[in-house]
Amino acid sequence: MKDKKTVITYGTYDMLHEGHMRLLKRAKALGDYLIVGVTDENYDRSRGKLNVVQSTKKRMKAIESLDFVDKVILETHKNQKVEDIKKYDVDIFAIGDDWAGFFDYLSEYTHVEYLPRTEGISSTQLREKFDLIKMGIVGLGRDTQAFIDAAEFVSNVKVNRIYSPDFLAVKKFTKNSKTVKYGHDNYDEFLDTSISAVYIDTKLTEHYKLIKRAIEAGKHVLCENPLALDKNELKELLMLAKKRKVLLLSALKTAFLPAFNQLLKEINSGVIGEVKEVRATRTSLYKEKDYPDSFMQQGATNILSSYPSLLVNKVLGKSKNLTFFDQGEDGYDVSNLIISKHKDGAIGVSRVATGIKSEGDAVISGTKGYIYIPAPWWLTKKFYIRFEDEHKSQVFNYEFEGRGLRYMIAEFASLIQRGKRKSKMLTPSDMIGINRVLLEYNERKLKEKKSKKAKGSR
Ligand code: C2G
Repeated sequence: MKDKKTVITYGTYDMLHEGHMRLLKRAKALGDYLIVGVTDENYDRSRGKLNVVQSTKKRMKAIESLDFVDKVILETHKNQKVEDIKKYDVDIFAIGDDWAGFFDYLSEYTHVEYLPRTEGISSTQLREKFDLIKMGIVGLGRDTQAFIDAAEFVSNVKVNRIYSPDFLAVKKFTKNSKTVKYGHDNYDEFLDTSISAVYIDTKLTEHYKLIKRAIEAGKHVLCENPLALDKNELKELLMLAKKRKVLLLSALKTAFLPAFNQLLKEINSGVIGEVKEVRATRTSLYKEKDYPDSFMQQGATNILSSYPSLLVNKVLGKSKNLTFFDQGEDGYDVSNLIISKHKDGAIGVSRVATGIKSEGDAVISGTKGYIYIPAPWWLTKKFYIRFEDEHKSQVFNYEFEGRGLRYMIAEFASLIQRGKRKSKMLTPSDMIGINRVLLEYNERKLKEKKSKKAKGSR
């Protein structure tokens, strides 16, 4: 007979409240030693909990400070419960009865106990004290509906307005939309409404001026990348947002995906050793008709390079030196191979192309092993950590439905509600680093063009 009975329970414990406390005490009363698994934010988001207010660290600290809790662990993936039960030789798995039946499969390993839940209090209720964020959409593109659909999953956001200079298109859109009932063809009038934030998805050349006016009107801005096509313009926008105390965020959805953030955590933990190379490909068969007039003229680098640059930048930090191998037609690049040099001799290899299809995967190579993200790596769901000894290999799988936009919208809204003006997942310096690649490319192209012209006129 064991002299100590071990009980285990799991939860998010967002804004720890009386309901959680009672459950934890009930769980402890079942035995002598209580282990509490606190869910990691990436795992929580992957299981659909998008509105958690407190960070993993804060939530863990709150549980650690309870004197009747004997051990606190982090829960990062679905199969962990079975692993923990074996590892800690657990006698009882306890959980609230809102989960009744759900964890019966664990009775193969331990005794499962569903405990009464406290009625009338919940984290959801506590979160309601935050205001609903009313959002407006700027632009009427191919992906507008996808954004609106994704926003439906984020409970603290309401998308109810749209702006586009095309009066008839706006009218048609609002007539058919269930949620977006107000349409505008005048930007100032649109900004002068009760919306507190905007999502901008227009042609790239319009971004800078649309963002600037929105910030000046005091609105938080989520805009497709690049935010601007010129270095000084980007810096100006970030400074203006800071001055006006509004949030300005690039809509690089990959940056907010649970799997992508888990991947960065794994790399930072040192599992694959020192990272020496990051290689990522992003290609797309854009069709002219899908995009408004001059959009295609922006070229592959402007349209697509932000994605590989995000991975390279997040893993290797700032680039010191950039080399471009581009291929083009009619003055814009169809493809580009971008090599960047980083700290300690590490190298970034980004490949982008429009109108050419290739394998959109990514490999992060380290001194002990490597990480492989299968295509499309920018919709990160699954990744492999591989070593020479294949028995040591690991797979991470964070499935999600849709195009992954909801994680980005949830982070944007949650930052606004918490009064934060920076996202850890995509900081202003990340945005500058990521955009440096395409901005520098544009600068070089412009110089080339000018010197050609000068030669021609001689
Ligand atoms: N709880 C409760 N009464 C409430 C609210 C929550 O008894 N009014 C219990 C839940 O039943 C759960 C625990 O407190 O046992 C933690 O609740 P949450 O933080 O909501 O976490 P949950 O999503 O239930 O996590 O994989 C299972 C999860 O880890 C459980």
